[in-house]
Amino acid sequence: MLEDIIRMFKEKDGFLSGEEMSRRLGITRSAVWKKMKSLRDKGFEIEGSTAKGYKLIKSPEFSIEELKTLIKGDFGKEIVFRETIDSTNTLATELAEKGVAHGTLVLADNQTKGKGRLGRMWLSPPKSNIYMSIILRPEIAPKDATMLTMMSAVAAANAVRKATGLKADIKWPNDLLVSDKKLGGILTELKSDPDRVIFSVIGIGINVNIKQNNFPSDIRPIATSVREEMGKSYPRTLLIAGILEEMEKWYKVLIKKGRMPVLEEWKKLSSTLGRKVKATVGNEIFTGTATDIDEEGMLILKLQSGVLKRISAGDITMLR
Ligand code: BT5
Repeated sequence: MLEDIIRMFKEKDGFLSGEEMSRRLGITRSAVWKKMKSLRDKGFEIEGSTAKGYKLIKSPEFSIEELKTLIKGDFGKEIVFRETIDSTNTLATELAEKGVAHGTLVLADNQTKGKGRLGRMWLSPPKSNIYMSIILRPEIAPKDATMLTMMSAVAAANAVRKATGLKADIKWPNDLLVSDKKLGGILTELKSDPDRVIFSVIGIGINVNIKQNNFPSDIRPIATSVREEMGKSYPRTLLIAGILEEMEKWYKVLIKKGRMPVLEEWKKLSSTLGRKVKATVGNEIFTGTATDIDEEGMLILKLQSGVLKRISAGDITMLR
């Protein structure tokens, strides 16, 4: 019902009379008044006038009800929202095991055990950032699953660019950067048979409104947020909707046209290629110039000796 009211407000520029709302929603005038109170309690700024009715002045920074009104496709058609969760990827995996639909979104305001790759943690304080996981059931072979991470990075970088105008780029394999600092990260988890992917959970974390001094001191020098880069806060609702739209678009490109267009776009958005980097792969360290990524998404390093080295997993540090 609250979603219907938000939709009605957005259809109309001016005031909506209490009478019209009560007629269209099939509820009494006093029930309309109560709904306005619930919306205000959720942070919506609504002007009320006895003569003219109600008008939406401003939406809150985050609203699950408003998010639902912005979703047009299959990604995010089903949303599971939790105020607090250990990790959206963990819940998404449990739900995927139970058979929830392709495109289901698991979203949280805060994570107590946010996961990075390789057992690392993802800092996930409340009321500021995006923690989302999307369940996909792609008909692809496990060996092609890296492309899901690549297409998600492309989608997330493009969504940030479109929504905020910030020049977000991608650091191999899964970091979203702005001004060479980490704005977000992607954690792809997979359940598969030997020959096919059963489901994949794509976890995306993006620092939106966290302030620089709220990062712990070890992360502060390497991390940033939309707010820090734009100099003002940005509504999470709009960015989440934008990410879902771009994800669905790039997923369709991948399934219909194959990996090449996704890899081309990844290369355009990459801040890694052409740079001198240090790559840490397990206990080994390689230094060289990142020259390309191959068809599997592996990073190709030209070592100082001139030898080309393919790297499939690991971390890189930009040297200049
Ligand atoms: C990643 O790992 O970049 C993947 C992050 C995925 C997080 C999302 S949130 C929704 C979903 N549910 C989850 O539980 N996870 C996903 P990695 O490349 O391993 O980077 C982790 C490293 O980044 C840490 O060791 C820190 O150094 C740093 N870090 C941790 N939290 C950060 C933050 N909020 N912003 C920037 N850097 C951070």
